Order: sequence, then C-alpha cells, then structure tokens
Amino acid sequence: MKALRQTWRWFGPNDPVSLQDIRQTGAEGIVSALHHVPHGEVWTYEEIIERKKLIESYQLTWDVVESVTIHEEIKTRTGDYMGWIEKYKESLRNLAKAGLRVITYNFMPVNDWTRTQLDYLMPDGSKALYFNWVDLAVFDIYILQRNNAAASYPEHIVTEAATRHAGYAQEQLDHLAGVVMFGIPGEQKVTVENMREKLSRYDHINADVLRGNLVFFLQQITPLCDELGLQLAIHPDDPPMDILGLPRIVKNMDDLQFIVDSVPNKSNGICFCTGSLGANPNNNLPEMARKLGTRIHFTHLRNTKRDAAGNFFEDDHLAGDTDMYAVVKELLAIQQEVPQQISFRPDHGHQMIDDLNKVTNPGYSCIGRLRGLAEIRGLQLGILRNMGNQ
Ligand code: DNO
Repeated sequence: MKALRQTWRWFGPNDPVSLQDIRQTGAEGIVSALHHVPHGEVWTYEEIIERKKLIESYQLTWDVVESVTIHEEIKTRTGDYMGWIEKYKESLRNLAKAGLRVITYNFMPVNDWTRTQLDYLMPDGSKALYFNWVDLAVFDIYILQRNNAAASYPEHIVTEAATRHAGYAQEQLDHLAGVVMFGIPGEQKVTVENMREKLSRYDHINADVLRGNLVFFLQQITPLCDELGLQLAIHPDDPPMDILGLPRIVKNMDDLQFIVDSVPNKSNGICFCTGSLGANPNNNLPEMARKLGTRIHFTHLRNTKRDAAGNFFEDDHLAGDTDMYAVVKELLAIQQEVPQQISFRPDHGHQMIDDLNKVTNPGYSCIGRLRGLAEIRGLQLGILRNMGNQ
C-alpha cells in the first residue's frame, strides 16, 4: 500500500520556520516557490537550482512548486497576455529541467486567499484564521468603496456592516484592510488604490469570460507540460464564492469537472484543497475526491467550521465540517492507482503554544501545522493498515 507524501510549505530563506525545523516535523518534502520573482516574470534555471540545492542540503526534497503565479493580463486576456504566457512556459521549462514535477497555480482574480481576521480566538487559547461576511462588506463598501458594492450583499449584511463600520476606529479599519489584502508572505503588498485599479480591469469579465480565459491559457501550456512530464494543480478559490464583485470559477464540483473536461491533456489537474472547498456547504469532499480521481495532483488538508450565516473559521485538522477520515481514505485509494506519490501538506494551523509569542506567517506557524501533520500522519497510517488488512 502506497502512502501519500508528507510535505510542508516553506516560504524560502525568510520563513521564520527553518528547513532544520521542518526536518523535525517529520515532513519528507517541501512545497516552495520563488516568491521574490515578480508575478509573471521568468524563474531562471539558476535560481530554481539554487533553491533546490538549499532544500536538499537539509536532506529534504522539493516536491511541489506553489505557486507559479499567473499574471493578471493572462486572467483578463488583455495587454501582452501572449508574452506573459511565453514567459510562463519558459519558467515551466526551467522547472522541468531542474527536475520539478508538480506545479500549483490559481486563477483567482485580483486577490489570492481572503480572510477578515488572522487571530480569531479559539476556546483553547490558540488563534485561527477567520472569514466574516459583515467585515468583508465593511472593507468593500467603506474602505474600498467599490461602485455599487452594497448590491453584492443581502440587506441584513449591509445594515450590520453600517453599524459595525460606525463602531470601528480608523486603526481598526486600517487593520481590516491589511488583513483582507494580506496576500502571500514575501510577495509585493497591495494597497487599496492598487486593488481598485486591478478590480476595474474585471468590469467586463463575467464568470463565462474568465472560464474561457482559463481554458485558453491551459490550451497554451498543457501540451508543453505533457511533453515535459509536468503535473499542473489548480488551487480552488478561497473562499469558494464570488467576492468583491469578482467572478470565481474554481469553487465546486461543476467548476472542477469543467476544467478537467475542457482540457483533457494529462498534465491538467487539481490541487484538492479541503480547506478552500470545504467552506462551501454544498461541496461533498469525499465524493468530489472520488470523482476527480487521478486528476488530483496535489492536496492541501485543512478543515473549516461554518456558521449558519456562511462565516467560517479554520478548525483543527481533524475537526470541523469536513470528514477528514473519509477524504484521506479516498485519496489513498487514488494513490494506489498512480505511480507517482501524491503529496499532501497540512494546510494552515492554529497559532498556539510558543508560537503565540512569535512573529509568524498567518496560518503558517510551526506548531499548529506540526499538530496537523502528526494527526494526519497517524490517520493515514491507520487507514493504510486497514486497507492492507494488517
Ligand atoms: C493559502 C494558500 C494559497 C495558495 C495559492 C495557490 O494559504 O493555500 O495562497 O497557495 O492560492 O496558488
């Protein structure tokens, strides 16, 4: 019985969690990216090899690239999008030449993952990431001041947002803006003005247009990926709903099915992120994993807990709304069908114990993820033993 590979996201040399620390977590491999390269620019072979050697000098392997970010002009199919696609291909060639195989990316317009609070207090004193619709509406209507923003929310949210906004001091509003636009550690920070400008480029882009742009992009790069033996893994939208008036097209089974069916090339696959997909109550994750099968090229294991209003916090890896046992069981069944090891990483974790007094990357402190990895490792071992009847 083959196990899933246990990996760990490392943001590079500036990550407060070092490669030496990661070895002690029991992770076998690393998920990393050249975050300092501006979005869209070529990742040179030299830089890739340097990062790879650094990882290997700690007896770890660089198993997954997350992410090679897609330039906004590719998503909107405007400006020099063909030039950006050529640069993307160049990066893919360099990654393949360096021996990398799995490439994660996402097609979220403007903002990567979005939360409204990074230190949501759990009953045990640890801190979690949180998404709240009223706070998002405060950001959208009063800070971003997006045209017609209020029309995107049910009336009661708009009313609550007005009250909450009136009670927030300027400092709290600035803090909220920083949280919503937090982005990826080590990458360029976005300001409210940048965001307004970026949003305006989507004025005429609805979900169908964006879907067409994704398919076009995949048609351009998958033949090359097939040839190079690369496996692409599109990350779902997080949260899996339309936000800030932007279309989101990677949020449920229909979306994922459309992506794999529209571009049948074998390199075209999914990053099955249980945390992102799990925030939508209509997503049945074990069933989705079974349906996607060997199209799953990489997985993020994380759990969320929703309330009746659709707000959610990130729960412990084995708690929350997603049946992690059932998901891991499906993934292990898929693993038995493919020759390459499918990597998973414990995605996010609570800020807890000593990490509460440290500066950590939100969601990516050491001890919370260490807990998640250890729990999933045990879960996997138990399932594997059971599958092998020993
Ligand atoms: C957040 C992450 C995402 C993810 C990218 C993949 O913690 O899961 O930022 O890395 O969206 O492209």
